[in-house]
Amino acid sequence: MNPAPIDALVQALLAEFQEDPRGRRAAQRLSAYAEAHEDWKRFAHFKPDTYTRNLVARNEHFEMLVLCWSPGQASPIHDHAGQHCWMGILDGVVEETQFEFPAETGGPLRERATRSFSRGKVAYIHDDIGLHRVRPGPGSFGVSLHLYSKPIDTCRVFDPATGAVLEKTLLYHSVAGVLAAR
Ligand code: 2CO
Ligand code: FE2
Repeated sequence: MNPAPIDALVQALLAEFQEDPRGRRAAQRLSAYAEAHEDWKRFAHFKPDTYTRNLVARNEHFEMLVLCWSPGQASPIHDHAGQHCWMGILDGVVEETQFEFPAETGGPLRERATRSFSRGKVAYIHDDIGLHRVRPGPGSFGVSLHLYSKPIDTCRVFDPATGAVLEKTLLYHSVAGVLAAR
């Protein structure tokens, strides 16, 4: 039997990162998967009080997650622990607003452009580029496929008014389709 498309994607990415730690073709692979397949739905769980992080696969090279965004939810403004972050849209609309890292002296964060992504589109960020806030488009929901290389267990969260920083532990709401007990 052929592997499920999402498992085939994980295998292809694993082969790719073993050969090329920069994952030059990762965005292309996420986009091709997002445009053609829906078997990610078994990982999609929504919650009323927060966006959810649902683990699909994790290995020494990367972790892949399905994130589910209900209308009005948003991530904090955050960084990515020095790792590569790709975000491919599976369903709905997802908005990304980038911000500059605060100056060492603190102060308000400088906001850059907001971009809106629909199914099949892929965004990329790294700490060398800046910070971001992610949320669904106005009045919309969103489902996005995130690839972090290497995996990230914590990130830093920034207060837009002061630039103050907090460390945040990143949790999984489900693992391999099974809701985490909490
Ligand atoms: N990085 C955030 C998280 O993993 C989601 S925003 O897109 O990178 O929770
Ligand atoms: Fe992020």
